[in-house]
Amino acid sequence: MIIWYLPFHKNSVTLSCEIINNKCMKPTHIEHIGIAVNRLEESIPYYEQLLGTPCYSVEEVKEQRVKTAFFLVGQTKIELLESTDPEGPVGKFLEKKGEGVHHLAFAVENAGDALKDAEANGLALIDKVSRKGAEGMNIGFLHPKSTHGVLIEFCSK
Ligand code: CMX
Repeated sequence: MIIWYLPFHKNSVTLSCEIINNKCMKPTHIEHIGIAVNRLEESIPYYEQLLGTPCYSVEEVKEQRVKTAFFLVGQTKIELLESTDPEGPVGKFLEKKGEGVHHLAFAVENAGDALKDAEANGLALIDKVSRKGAEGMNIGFLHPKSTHGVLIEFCSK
């Protein structure tokens, strides 16, 4: 156990230090947590009850082939994602894994600069440059294959 843990820990520290020095990728907070759901109609009332706050916006993002619903919890949002196309990113996710946490979105100063830094740090990008997402935010995704299996999004206003 100790033999396995020590080398792993040492490597983790080295990687964290490189990334912490990278200002553009440094998040200010978690902007939102994306959750894939089968039907907004069913999930919205559940989350309204769970969070004790109303859904404040429902928006279709055609380019991403999703319909989104937002809730505010402190300065972090919960984004429910319903697929509008079984071949879209959320449609494929739901087919393979079912409902659940789909992605984690970090607020950064500039999503485009954060993507450039991520690439310079050897992380695989889905988006080379930022684009417009829900709520008019500038967004860009890192590939889950290079982020320990978690789909990561950078967001900026
Ligand atoms: N989290 C973690 N892993 C994921 C994932 C997710 N959300 N979505 C897909 N994967 C994994 C799959 O499990 C699969 O892994 P294995 O090869 O080990 O089976 C691998 O990625 C490939 O998955 P796929 O189903 O074949 O799908 P694609 O390669 O066609 O696409 C991805 C995967 C991540 C590139 C695509 O979903 C994407 O571009 N996502 C970014 C855009 C997005 O998710 N938009 C919806 C939200 C928009 C919004 O918030 O407004």
